[in-house]
Amino acid sequence: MSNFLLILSSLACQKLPTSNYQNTPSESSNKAHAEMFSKNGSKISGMVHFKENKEGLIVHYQINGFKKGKSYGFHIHENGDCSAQDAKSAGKHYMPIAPTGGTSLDSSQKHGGDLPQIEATHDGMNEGSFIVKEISLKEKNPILYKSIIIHDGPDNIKKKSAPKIACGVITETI
Ligand SMILES: [Cu+2]
Repeated sequence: MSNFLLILSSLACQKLPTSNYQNTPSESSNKAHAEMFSKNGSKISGMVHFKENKEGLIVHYQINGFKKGKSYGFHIHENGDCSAQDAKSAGKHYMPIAPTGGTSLDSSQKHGGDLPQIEATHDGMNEGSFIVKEISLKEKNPILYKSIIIHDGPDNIKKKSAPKIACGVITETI
């Protein structure tokens, strides 16, 4: 029996055309990530991972430096540029659906890039995930190579967003 398997597997190996195999372009990735860097002198840093599936875009965050009980605005911004010390280089909220925007509430008033705000359940490292449907990596309202921002306070539709305290550029995970 083991001899039989050995012959089968060696046949399978011979049939594999190595030249074609090498020329196959690498498969398009359905994953991305953003390393979050401190901005405006904050102590906030971490990682955000994105993965597409049938239900939408899964966003998974691991963020250091939060204060227990505090809420933080969490948005996609339109420029993939975190170079400025205050992260203003990241530009405005990505993809307004309605002119009002500026809220994470699931209503027609929000921007496509308004993710649910993060509510810190304890001091230090906070981790969590959610699924969003209005955006994707490369298809509908693509976010690849845009930035993701954490604000130093909750979303408030009536006020300007709090200062940006972390910024990361969304990069394809190969
Ligand atoms: Cu924002």
